[in-house]
Amino acid sequence: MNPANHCRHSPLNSEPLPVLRSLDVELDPSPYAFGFLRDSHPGADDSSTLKARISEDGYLFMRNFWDREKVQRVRDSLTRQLAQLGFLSAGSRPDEARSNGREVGRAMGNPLDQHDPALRDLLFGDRMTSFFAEFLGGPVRHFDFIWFRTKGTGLGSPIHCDLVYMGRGTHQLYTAWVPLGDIPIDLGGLLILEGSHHKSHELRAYLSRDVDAYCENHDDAAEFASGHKWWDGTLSKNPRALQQSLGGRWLTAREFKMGDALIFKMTLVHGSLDNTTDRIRLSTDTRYQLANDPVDERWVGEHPPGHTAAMKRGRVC
Ligand SMILES: O=C(O)CCC(=O)C(=O)O
Ligand SMILES: [Fe+2]
Repeated sequence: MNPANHCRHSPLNSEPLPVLRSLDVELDPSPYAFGFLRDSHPGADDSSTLKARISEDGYLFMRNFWDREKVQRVRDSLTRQLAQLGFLSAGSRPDEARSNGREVGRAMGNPLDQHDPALRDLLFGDRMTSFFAEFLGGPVRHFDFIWFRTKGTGLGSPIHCDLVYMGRGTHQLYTAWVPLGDIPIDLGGLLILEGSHHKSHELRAYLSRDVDAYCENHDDAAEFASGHKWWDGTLSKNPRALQQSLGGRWLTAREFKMGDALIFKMTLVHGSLDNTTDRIRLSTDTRYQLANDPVDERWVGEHPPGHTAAMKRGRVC
C-alpha cells in the first residue's frame, strides 16, 4: 500500500482519518462528502427541541444515554454466548470479541439469544420506554424482534432505508441503533446519509416497495411467494455514487461508545463502514412507536414471523 494514501487529514478535525470504505467502496473524505454526527442531549433538551432536531437531522445521537456498566453487562452476556457458540479466537478474552473467522450470521437467523433478560431490560426497559413516551407524546410499544449485528472483518451493511422492511404499520416508527461495545471507526459503525429523510420524493419508487411483496402476475411469482427469491431492500451498492447523486454527506462517529444510542427515522438512508479489524462489531437495532398506532405484524409476538412465506404479499403490478 502507498503509505501516503493510508491516512487522510479531515479538515473537520485535526486527527488523521484512515481511508474509509463501505461495501468495499472508498468514501470521499472531503468536507462536502463526509462528516460526523452531531450530538443531541436528552434530559437537557425538551421533547419539542428533540422533535425539531429529528425533523431537521433525521436522527438523534445521544451520548451516555445509559451508564456504561449497564451496557457492559449486556456485552458480557453476548460475548459469553459468542464464546460458547465457538465464534471467538482461541485463547482470546471474550470481551475483545476477537473473531476466529466463522461468520456469526445476519440479523435473521442470528444465534444470539433474543430473550436475554439483560438485553431486553436495556432495550425495552424504563429508560428507553420513558424516552419514547415523552418524545412521541403517549404510551409506546416496541417491536419484539431484536436485530443483532455481529459483524466480523469485511463489508458493512447494504445501503437502505428501514421502511422497506417494516412499513406495514405506522410510519411514525423509530429505529434505535445501540453499540454494545466501543466502536472505533475501523470496527465499522453506522453510516447515515445526511438529509436523506428529506429526499423521499427522489426516493419514492424505492420507499414504496416492501421486501415481502411481489408481483403475482409475473412468471416467477411462486418463487417469490415461497421465499426462494427475494429482493433484499438494497438502495445502492455504491455509497460514493449515491452520495454524489443524492447529495448530503456520509456521517458517522469517530468512536461510538458503550452507553450511546442513535435514534433515526424510517426514511433515513444508512449502511455501515467496513470492519477492517479482526474483532466482531456488536450492536443491535430495535423499533419503537405509539402503542395505539397500527403495527407491522411481521415483528411482534412471542416468535415474530419476520420475512417468512406466510408474510409474503402478492399484488398485480
Ligand atoms: O448495524 C448495521 O450495520 C446496520 C444497522 C441498521 O440497518 C439499522 O440500525 O437499521
Ligand atoms: Fe437499517
